[in-house]
Amino acid sequence: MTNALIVIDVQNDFCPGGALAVPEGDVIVPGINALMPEFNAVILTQDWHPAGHSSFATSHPGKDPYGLIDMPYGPQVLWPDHCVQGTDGARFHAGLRVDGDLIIRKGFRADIDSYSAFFENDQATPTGLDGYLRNRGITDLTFVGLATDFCVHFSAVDAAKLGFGVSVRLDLCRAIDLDGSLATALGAMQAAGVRLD
Ligand code: VGL
Ligand code: ZN
Repeated sequence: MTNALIVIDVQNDFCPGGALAVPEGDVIVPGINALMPEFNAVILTQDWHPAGHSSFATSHPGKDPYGLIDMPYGPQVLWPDHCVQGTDGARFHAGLRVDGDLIIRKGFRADIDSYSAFFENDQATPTGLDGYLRNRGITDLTFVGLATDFCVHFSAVDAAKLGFGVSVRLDLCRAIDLDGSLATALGAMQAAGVRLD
């Protein structure tokens, strides 16, 4: 068994004071750092949008943040502008250990969002992470980070579908919780065979 810790989007914009702040998003940082040495590999993801990204409410005149629009690939929540490439908001939290093995960026295509670390929101365009993990013989994944109900949720479900053994350390995640999205996410992860610790 070879395992990896996958640290999802622990970036300034998802922490208190950031553009899309997740409540208590920063309190998980010391616990994540402390967990890293227990894994054969540590991989970090970084939400990394071009300015004017299609998931930003500001890109859709008349639309407000946290509303829904129909995209060619399905419904998409509109977000405040966040994690714009090269900005301070897109940087990892200053206290996070970033000496992991791989940083995988996602959401860099203007016309499609990417919650999952494995597939963009069309559920078809791969990020390349699956191939990287298989190439290294990694079989088991533990997820931590932000946000429980979006990027952690979709990453964990995709990982289980791809055949990895998957657990989520809920104590080292925090949620946005938009209209019941946390409860939906917990149910979907459990249904996909993800272990919730
Ligand atoms: C995320 C909303 C938009 C996340 C990223 O990391 O959960 N949520 N972009
Ligand atoms: Zn994003």
